[in-house]
Amino acid sequence: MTEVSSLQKLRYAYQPKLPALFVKAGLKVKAVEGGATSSVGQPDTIRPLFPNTFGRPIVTFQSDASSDARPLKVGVLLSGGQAPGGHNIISGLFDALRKHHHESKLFGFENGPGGLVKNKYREIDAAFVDRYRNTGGFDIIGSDRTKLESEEKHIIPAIKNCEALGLNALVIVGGDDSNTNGGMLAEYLLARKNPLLVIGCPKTIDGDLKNEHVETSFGFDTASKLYSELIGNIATDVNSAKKYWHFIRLMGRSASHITLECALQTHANIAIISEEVEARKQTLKALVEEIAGVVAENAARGRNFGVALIPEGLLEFIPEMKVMVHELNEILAKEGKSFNELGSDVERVEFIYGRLTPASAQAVKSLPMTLQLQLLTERDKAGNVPFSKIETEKLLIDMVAARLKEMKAGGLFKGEFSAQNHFLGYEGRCSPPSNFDADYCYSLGFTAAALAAAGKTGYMAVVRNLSKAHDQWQPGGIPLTMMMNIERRKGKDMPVIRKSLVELDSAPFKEFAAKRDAWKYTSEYLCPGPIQFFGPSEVCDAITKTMALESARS
Ligand code: FBP
Repeated sequence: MTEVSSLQKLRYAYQPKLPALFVKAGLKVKAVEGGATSSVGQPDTIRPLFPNTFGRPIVTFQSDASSDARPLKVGVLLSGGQAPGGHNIISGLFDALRKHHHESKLFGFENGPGGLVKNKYREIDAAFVDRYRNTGGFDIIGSDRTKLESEEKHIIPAIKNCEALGLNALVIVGGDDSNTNGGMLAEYLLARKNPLLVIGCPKTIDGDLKNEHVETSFGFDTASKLYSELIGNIATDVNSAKKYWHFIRLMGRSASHITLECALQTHANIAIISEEVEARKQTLKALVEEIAGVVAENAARGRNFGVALIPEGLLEFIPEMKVMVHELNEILAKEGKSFNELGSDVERVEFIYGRLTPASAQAVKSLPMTLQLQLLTERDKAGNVPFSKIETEKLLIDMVAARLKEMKAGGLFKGEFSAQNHFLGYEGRCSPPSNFDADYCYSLGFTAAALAAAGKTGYMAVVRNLSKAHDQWQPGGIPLTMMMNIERRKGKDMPVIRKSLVELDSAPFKEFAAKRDAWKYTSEYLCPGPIQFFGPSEVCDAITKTMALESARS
C-alpha cells in the first residue's frame, strides 16, 4: 500500500474511544463473575452436549492494580462475511496485549478458519497494524466460511497449529455460526484439559447476532447508514424525475433488521419486513397484491413513482416458500450425492419435483426457472441458500407488473409502472467504519484481550450500554452456551447460537408500523447523506434508530 487517500490518512490518526475502565486501568482489571447461567432454549438437550462450559457465569470487569501481567500469545481470525470495524478488533487486541505486557504477541490466521486449519498465519506487528487502523474491510488477514466441524479435518489440525505457536488464546471474530463453532471448540479443548482459550466477538452487518446481552453486532451501524445514504439519494432522484418505481433489495440473509433500519432512516414508501410476512402467513400472491395495491393508489394520486425496500431473505419467510426450502434442504441433506451426479438441469428439477410434497412442488414451479435452479443447486458452507444471489426484487417487479396489467384491464389501475431494480449488499460491508463501529470494535478488541488475560474460555466478548457515551460503556463476557438453542441444520438437530429476527413487538418495528401508512403515498423522504467522521457529535457519533429505540424502551 504505497498511496492512501487523504481521508484514510486522517482516519489513521483517529483514536477510537474506549470504556472508562480501560482508559483508566488498561488491562489491569479482574474478572467478576455473576451467577450460573442457562441456554436460551432446550437447556436439557444442550447441557449434556457442553458438560464443561454450560452454565458458566456472566463476567464483568473491575480495575485491579495488582493483577498479574504475564506475556500472552493470542491468535485471531476473521470469519464469514466482511463487516466494517473488523480491523479495529485487531488493532484493539494488539494495543491491549501490548499494554498488558510488551512481550505479548498477536498472530493473525489468514483467510479465516480455513487458514487456521492450513496453518497460514502472520505475526501482527505495530507497523503492519498501523496501516489498517480505522479502515474498512477484512483485507488485513482475509476471511472465509470454512466451518470447524470435522474433528479430523478441522479441529485436530487447528489445535495443533495453535499449540505450535504456543497460543494462550484464539479469538474468533464471526457471526452466529462461527461463534457456535467457537463454543464447540472451547468445550472440546476443556474436555481434553487443553489450556487453549477460545473467545468470540459478535460480527455481522445483518444485525442478527444480538440478544439481551449482546446489544448489537459490529458492522450493522455502518452498513445500514451507508445503505440509507444510497436509498436517500435514490429517493431524491425519484422526486426529481418522477418516473420510476425503485425496488431496492437490501442485504441481510435472514433477518430484516437492515431493511427496518433503512425504512426508519429514509421513510421509503414500501418496506417489506420478512418476519411480518411470516407472522401474517402472507403468500407470495398476497404480497404481490399488496404491493400492486400501493402502486395503483399512488398512481390514482398522480404519482407513478416511489421507493420499495425488499429484504434479501424474504423468500424464505413466505410460508409456502419456507416449507419448500425446508423440504429441499432435507432432500439435499439425504440424497445430495445422487442429486449431484445428475447430468442436466432437467434431470435435477425432475428429481426434486418428484420428492417434494405437491404443495412445495407447486411453490417451486411458480418461480422462474433460473430462480428454481438457484434454490435447488446452491448452498453455502453452512447449508444455507445464498440469498445474496437471488434476485427477489426482480421477481417482485415482474409479478407486480403482471398484476398491474390485469388490474388495468379491469379498470383498477390507470397509471404507468416503470421499475428500476437495485441490490445494496457488498458495497456496505467494507466501508470505512463509522465512529460507532470504530469505537465499538476497538473496545471489543480490548475486551477479548481482558477475557484472555483472565483465563476465560467459551465466552463472547461484549460491550454493553452502547447507547450511552463511551465512558459509560461496560465490557464483559457472555458464555457462548447461554445464547444457544437447538435448530435444524443440514437435516440434523444441532445446538446453535439463536439468530435474532425482527420482533413484531419490538420498539423499532412498532415505530415503523405506526409511521408507515404516512410514508406510503408521499414524497417526504429523508436523505441521511454520507457517514460523517468530522463535525458535530450528533452527526458523527449518532447511533442507529434501531439501537436508540431499543434502548429507550429497555
Ligand atoms: P455473515 O453472517 O457471515 O456476517 O454474512 C452476512 C452476509 O453479508 C449476508 O448479508 C449475505 O447474504 C451473505 O453474507 C453473503 O455471503 P457471501 O459473502 O458468501 O456472498
